[in-house]
Amino acid sequence: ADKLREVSLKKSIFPVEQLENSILFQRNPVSLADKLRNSSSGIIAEHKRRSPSKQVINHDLNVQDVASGYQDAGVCGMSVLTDGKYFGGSLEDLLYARAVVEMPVLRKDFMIDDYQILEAKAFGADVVLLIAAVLPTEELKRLATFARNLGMDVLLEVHDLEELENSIEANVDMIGVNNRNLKTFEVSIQNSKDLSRHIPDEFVKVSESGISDPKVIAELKDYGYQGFLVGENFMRTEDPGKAAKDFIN
Ligand code: IGP
Repeated sequence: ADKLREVSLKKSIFPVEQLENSILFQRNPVSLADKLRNSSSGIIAEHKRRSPSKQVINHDLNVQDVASGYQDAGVCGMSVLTDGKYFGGSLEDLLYARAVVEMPVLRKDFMIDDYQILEAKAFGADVVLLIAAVLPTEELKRLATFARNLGMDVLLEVHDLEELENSIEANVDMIGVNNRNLKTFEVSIQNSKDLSRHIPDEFVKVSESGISDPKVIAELKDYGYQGFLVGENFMRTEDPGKAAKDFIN
């Protein structure tokens, strides 16, 4: 967790007032939780160039092409990695994606302070990710409330029962179960299945990582999942939008 926290200690580039006065900051975020509750596909499609587990996934694509491809495929939301060091992303990627899609966009990063949440909103995000493994419970609650007060949705990511139980009171909209263990990179869909009964119904359940087969989605729906975060399976292809479309249909 300390290492992950280190990742996020980037320089603050814009003064807070400048973020708050930006045009995108005035925009009303679109709720991803609402979309997931009312959609059948439940797919949140991710833009990710590389990752610590796979190194290079895809460096040849233009983020706007990927975003509009996802939009044409009819996915519910888009997730954009903004961490540069480990995932090859940036805030510009978020901004460029926002410019071409109407659907809710998630800023996927290791969020540890208010400033990053303001930044997320100013660069067009509708949703932020908070990772239980990275944040002490009190901090998690505080950041979640901060984001919700800005009208944004919060996706809380947990990997195990302990994290879930410790963070369940946080003011969040969705709980994402990461199938990938961030320490060992091992992926197991069973993790989503095992944790599902411990997640109260008021939260939209999202299963994250390692999803590469539509059959798995059908199984996870039986466990109450309404959201499915898919990255690599789309991004490793030449045309992620087409991959998403084929996956949904
Ligand atoms: C997507 P995948 O296996 O479909 O590419 O996974 C997403 O779940 C994964 O990128 C992710 C992630 C994270 C990345 C889940 N939690 C936290 C960075 C930080």
